[in-house]
Amino acid sequence: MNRRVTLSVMGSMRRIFPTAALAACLALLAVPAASLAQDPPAVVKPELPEGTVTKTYRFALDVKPGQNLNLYDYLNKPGERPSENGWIVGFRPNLKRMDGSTPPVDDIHLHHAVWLADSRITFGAGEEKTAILPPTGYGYRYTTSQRWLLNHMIHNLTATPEKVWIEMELDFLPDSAPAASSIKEVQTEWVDSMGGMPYPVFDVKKGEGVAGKLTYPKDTSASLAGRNRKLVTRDGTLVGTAGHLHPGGLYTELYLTRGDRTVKLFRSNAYYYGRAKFTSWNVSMGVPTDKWRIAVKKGDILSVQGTYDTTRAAWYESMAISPAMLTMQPDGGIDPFETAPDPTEVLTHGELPENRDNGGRPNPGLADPRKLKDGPKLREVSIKDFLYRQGDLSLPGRKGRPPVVKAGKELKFVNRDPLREIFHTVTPCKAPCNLSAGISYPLANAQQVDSGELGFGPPAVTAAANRADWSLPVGSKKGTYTYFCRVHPFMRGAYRVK
Ligand SMILES: [Cu+2]
Repeated sequence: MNRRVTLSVMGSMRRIFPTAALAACLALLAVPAASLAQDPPAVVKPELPEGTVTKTYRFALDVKPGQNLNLYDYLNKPGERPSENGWIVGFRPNLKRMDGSTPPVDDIHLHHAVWLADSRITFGAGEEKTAILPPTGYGYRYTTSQRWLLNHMIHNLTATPEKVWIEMELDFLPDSAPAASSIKEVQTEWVDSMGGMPYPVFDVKKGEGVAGKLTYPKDTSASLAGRNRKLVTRDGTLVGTAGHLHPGGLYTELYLTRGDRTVKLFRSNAYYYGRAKFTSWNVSMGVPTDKWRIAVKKGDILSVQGTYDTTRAAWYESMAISPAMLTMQPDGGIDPFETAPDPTEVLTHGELPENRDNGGRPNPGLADPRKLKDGPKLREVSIKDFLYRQGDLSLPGRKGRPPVVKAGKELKFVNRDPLREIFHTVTPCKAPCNLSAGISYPLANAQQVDSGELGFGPPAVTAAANRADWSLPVGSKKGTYTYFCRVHPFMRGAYRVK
C-alpha cells in the first residue's frame, strides 16, 4: 500500500517520506501508528446542471478582541443571500478578512457557522470547511420568502479587534433555468452527538477510553446517550453525509437503526495534513461518492458516534456531528440491512493554506520560566488585558517572575477583563510552554485540571464557565509549572511550587 507521511518543515517547505522511512518518522513524531489515516482520498466535484451560477454571499461581522462568542443573526440584507428563487446545488463556507484574504486559523478561527432556513438546520461548517455538494440532479430548495438565520462562533485568538466576512459560496440554479424543473429536493437531517444542545460540545479527557481512543457517546455514561439519535420522519433516500469533528477527532460514524437492527452507513475519516496530524485543524473530512444511495423508512433512527484520540491532549469542546442529505420521497438506494453500504470516501477540498501553521517554533518574546528568579509569594493572580499579571512569560522584569506557592495549597486566578466578552482559561501545558502558538501548540497537558473559560454567558449556548475565578490545586511536587489560555494561546504563564 502506498502509505506516506507528510512532514511540514518550517511552514512552507514540505518533504514526502516514502514507505521505507515511515518507521523512523513515526519515532521522530511520536505518533502512534494505529492512528495514522491512509493517504487522503481524491478531491471530487459533482457536475453542475446547466444554468448554475456560482456566487459568494457574505455576512459582515465585527469581532471584539479575543472574542469567542456563540451568536445569532438574521440574513436579510442584499448580498447576504440570493435574491431569486431556485436551488442550492453546492455550498462552500469560508471566513475572510475585509481585504479578501483568509486569516490563518490561529489568528481568527471559524469555530462554527450554521445556516438555518425556516428554523431548519441546513448548512453547517467548522474550520475544516467541508463543502456541501449534493450529487448531480439534487439540490436544496431556496426561496426569498424563507427566513435565514446564521448562528456563528468566530473565535478571535488575538487581542486585536477584527472585522470579517462569513461567506457562503453557492452553486445556485435559478428557477428560470430549464434544468431547475428536474432537480430533486433534499433536506438536511442534523445528526449530532449532542443533539438539541445550542452549543453541542462534550469533554474528551486525556487518557480516557480504550487503547487511547474514546468513542462518544458509546464510551460515556448512559445519561448522555440518546442525544445522538435522530428519528427519520419520511420514507426517502440518503444521498450524502459528512462528519464534523474537532482536533483530536479521528472519525465519525453514521448508523441506521430499524427495530432491533443497527447498521453502519458511513465512516467519515479525518485526514490530517502536516506533522501535527490529529492535534490540529489542518484536516479534510471524507464524504461518500456521488453514487452512495441508502433507502430509509419513516420510523428509522439515524445516529452518530465520534471517535477521538486521547493519547496527546484533552479537549473539552469536542464535537461529533454527521449531517445527512435526505430526499423528500423515496428515490432508490440500497437496503443497508441487505447490502453493505459503499465505504468509499472522497474529499470536497484538499489542504487549506490557512490551516498550515503548527506553531511550536522558538519565540524570543517568551521567557523560559524555569530559568527565572522567584517571584513574590502569592495566593492570587489576576488576568487582565490578555496578561497573567504575575508570571506571564511575556512580561519583562519582576512581573514576569513565577509567583511562589506552597506545595499542597491553591493558587487562585481571577479574570478581570470584561467578563461577558473576553473569556480566559488556565490550562496546564508542559514546561517551558514558551514556543510560538499555532494550530497544534500549545497542547493541553493534563487530564482534568483546567479552569474552564472564566467569564459569563448564557449556559449551554456559550463556552463560558459562568464564574470569574478558579483555584488551581497545587501539587506536592516542587518545580516550575506552566499554563496557557485555550482561548488565546499566545497567553502563557508560570508558577513555582516550593
Ligand atoms: Cu485568554
